[in-house]
Amino acid sequence: MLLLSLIYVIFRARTSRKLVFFLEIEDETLLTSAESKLFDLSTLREATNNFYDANMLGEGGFGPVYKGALKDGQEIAVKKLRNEVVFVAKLQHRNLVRLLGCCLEEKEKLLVYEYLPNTSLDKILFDPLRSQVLEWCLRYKIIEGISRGLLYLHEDSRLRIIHRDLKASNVLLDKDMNPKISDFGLAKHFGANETHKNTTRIAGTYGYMAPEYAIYGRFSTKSDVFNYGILALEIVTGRKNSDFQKFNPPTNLLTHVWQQWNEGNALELADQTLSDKFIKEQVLRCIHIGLLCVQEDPTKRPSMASVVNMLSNHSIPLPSSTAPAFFISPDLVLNFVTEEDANGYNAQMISENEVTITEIGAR
Ligand SMILES: *[C@@H]1O[C@H](CO)[C@@H](O)[C@H](O)[C@H]1NC(C)=O
Ligand SMILES: *[C@@H]1O[C@H](CO)[C@@H](O)[C@H](O)[C@H]1NC(C)=O
Ligand SMILES: *[C@@H]1O[C@H](CO)[C@@H](O)[C@H](O)[C@H]1NC(C)=O
Ligand SMILES: CC(=O)N[C@H]1CO[C@H](CO)[C@@H](O)[C@@H]1O
Repeated sequence: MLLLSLIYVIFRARTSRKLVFFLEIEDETLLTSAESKLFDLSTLREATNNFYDANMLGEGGFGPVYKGALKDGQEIAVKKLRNEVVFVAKLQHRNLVRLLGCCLEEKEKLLVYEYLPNTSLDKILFDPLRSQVLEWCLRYKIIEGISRGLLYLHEDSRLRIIHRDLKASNVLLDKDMNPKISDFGLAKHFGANETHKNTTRIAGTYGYMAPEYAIYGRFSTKSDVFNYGILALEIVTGRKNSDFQKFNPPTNLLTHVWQQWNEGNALELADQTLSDKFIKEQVLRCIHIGLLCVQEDPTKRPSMASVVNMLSNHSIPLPSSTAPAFFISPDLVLNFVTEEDANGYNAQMISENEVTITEIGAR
C-alpha cells in the first residue's frame, strides 16, 4: 500500500554528477543512487535461504537483518524494512556501512549492505574477554573513525543527515577493525537551511538520547553529538552507559565520569582491561571531548567538525567542561523524563535501557 504513494524524483546531483533517485514514501524518503544495484527479490531469497531464521543476524528497530551470500560468493547483510519510516541514503565514506543496493518488490522493502564479519562494537567492547583485543590505539582509531563518519553525515555528504540512534551496537567493525556506522533506519535529512527539526515521534535509545530530544523531540546535529559523547566515554571506560542503573542510588556513566574528572582521577576511568597500556594524554583528551559533547545546552556542544579537529590536532586547546546533562548529585536522583512534556505529547518512555524506542505518538 505504501508503495502506491511512491513518487520518483530524479535529479542530477551537483557534486557527484550521478543520477540519484528519490523514492518518497509518505513523508519519509528512500534514496538510492543509480550506482547502487536494484536486486531481484528472487536473488535475495536465494542468497538468504529464503530469509531463513538461522540466517538472521539481528533485529533492529527497522526490522530483521539476514546474512546471505550472492552467487559470486560475496557475503551480504539484507535488511527487511518493516515500518514506513524509511530513509536510506547512498552515502560513501570509509566509516559508514556500504549500501550495495535495494529491492522493492511484492511489498518488500529490502536493503542490501556489505557484510562485516567482526560484528558490532558493543559485542566486543562490553565482553570481558573479547574486549582485550581493544588495545588503546585501536580504541582511539575507533573513536576517531566514528567522528569522521558522523561528520560526513552532518556536513560532507550532499545532504545533512541526522542519525538519531548512534550507539555501540550501531557501529560495525570491518576485518581491520575500522568502525562503520550503520542503521540509518531512524535517520532524517535536513534541508540546507534547517538547523533542527521537531518531532512528535521520538525514536532512539533511552540513556543515549540528548535531553532536548528525549523531552521535546527536538533533534539536530547536536543531539547526534550528544550520542557520540556517550559512545566515546563508553569506549574509553569499557562501561555501558546503562551499567550504572544497578547502583544504589542509581547513577549513570556521565555522572560517574564527571565525578572522577573533577576529583582529578580521570585516568582511573580508563578500562581496566587496558591495565596501564594507554597514552595518558589521549585518554584525557577523549574524556574531555566526551564531556564537552554531553553538555546539557546543545549550543555548548562542539560540532562534529571541531571534534574531528580536536582529535587530530592535540595543539588545539579544549574549552573547560561544565557538568554534563543529567548530572545526578549523589543525594538527589532526578528523573529527567516526564510523563507529559511541555507540548502535551505523551512520552511513553520505556525505562528499560538498551531498548530502542520506535515511536512516541501524540495523544
Ligand atoms: C538558504 O538560505 C539562503 C540564504 O539565506 C538562500 O539564498 C537559499 O535560497 C536558502 N535555501 C533554501 C533551500 O531554502
Ligand atoms: C521547534 O520548537 C521550538 C520550541 O517550541 C520552536 O521555537 C522552533 O521554531 C520549532 N522549530 C521548527 C523547525 O519547527
Ligand atoms: C593545530 O592547531 C594549532 C592551534 O590551533 C594550529 O596553530 C596548527 O596549525 C594546527 N596544526 C595543523 C597540522 O593543523
Ligand atoms: C576481534 C575480532 O573478532 N577480530 C577478527 C576480525 O576479523 C578478522 C578477519 O575475519 C579476524 O581475523 C579477527 O580475529
